[in-house]
Amino acid sequence: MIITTEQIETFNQSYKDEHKDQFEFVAQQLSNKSIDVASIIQQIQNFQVAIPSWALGAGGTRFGRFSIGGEPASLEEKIMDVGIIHTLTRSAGAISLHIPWDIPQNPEAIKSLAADHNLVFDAVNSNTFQDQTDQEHSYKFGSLCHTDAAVRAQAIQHNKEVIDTGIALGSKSLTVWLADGSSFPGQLNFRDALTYTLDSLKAIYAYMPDDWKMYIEYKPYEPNFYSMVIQDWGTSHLLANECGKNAYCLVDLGHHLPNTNIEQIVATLLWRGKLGGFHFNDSKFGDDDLTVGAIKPYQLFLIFNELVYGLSHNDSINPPLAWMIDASHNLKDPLEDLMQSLEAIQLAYAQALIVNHKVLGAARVANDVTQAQVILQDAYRTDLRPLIREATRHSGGALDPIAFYRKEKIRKKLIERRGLETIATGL
Ligand SMILES: [Mn+2]
Repeated sequence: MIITTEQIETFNQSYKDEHKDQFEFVAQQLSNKSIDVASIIQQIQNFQVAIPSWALGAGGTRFGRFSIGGEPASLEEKIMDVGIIHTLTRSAGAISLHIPWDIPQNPEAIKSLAADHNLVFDAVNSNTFQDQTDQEHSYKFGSLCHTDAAVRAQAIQHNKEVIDTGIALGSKSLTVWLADGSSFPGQLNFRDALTYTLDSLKAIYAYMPDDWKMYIEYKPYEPNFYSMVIQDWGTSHLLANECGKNAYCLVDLGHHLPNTNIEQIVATLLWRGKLGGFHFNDSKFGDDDLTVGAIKPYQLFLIFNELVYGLSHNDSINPPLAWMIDASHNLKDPLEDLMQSLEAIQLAYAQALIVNHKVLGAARVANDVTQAQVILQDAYRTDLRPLIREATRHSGGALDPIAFYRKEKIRKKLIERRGLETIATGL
């Protein structure tokens, strides 16, 4: 299924006048504040977020899964779906693979297919949180932390194979998320579990090429409910430090206890140059994996405010980050849901870009708390959606990607092509 430039241009034509009015209004507002509108548009255009290969079909809960229809059944079809999102939004120029769910049989062919859709391969993700049919040892009681050296060796070997796959595809990073932990007091020796995990991570790290990065993800609970071996950013930071300079912490927005100040974690990790990657989603209670910006858009803005400040700080030692959406789609069409997430990310980023840090810094020095709040909320409450649309239009995308997707009946076409019963996820 190919969306042509002409189709997008024709579609944009019908929105042209409305968009022009809205864009000129906000551009004038920003210019009045001496904000360089063209530069912000360019930065939005440059901001690319990876789509994970497991997010293109219906997810599910512990209680059930409801098919969406037309889900991609192969890696080729998943790449095609990310291609659709990227063609319409021009902001999803990368795909993040999950191994072993998406092992490419022919890496060269897959690489060139992705290139046809203007996609590159972002971080590859290992999976030691479930057993595969052909594996010798079970991960029921852990993987990199397991009490049995043979299980740890198997999990290390799996991560090495994931790296090999990534190398073949041109990826440059490995994300490690561990389900390891315990569900009952007494089950695990905390100290031994950490020691084993560190030794295992070091073995994986040593296998990585020099220009690769390792991202260590943390999570406070689930699937284990008493303890997780890498429960928080502090543990992740400790392990990353011990592994070496190419190991970093990965922040997944849903992997925090309620009300955690995530923006402060971001600021702290950026200060140490140890923030490697970001998994976007939103949540009300836990790791809900909802659409980005659906529940707490102000928090998302505050996080981006720290990201923009931390990365642009003149003393910044943090490398560029790997951005990815890590959400689950139980109710909405996954492609529509992902496009909503992308817009929310772009919006929070744009809002953060218009914060005047000079004025904010002065308010802080003067301990003018009221003014500090005014500065942040003023940026947050400025409707920058026309700016996002302008950036998308500049890049060749659709002014309203979801409206285009619906008008062209893309889901219907996918169902006609693939059927109603295909299942995309590996779970
Ligand atoms: Mn994640």
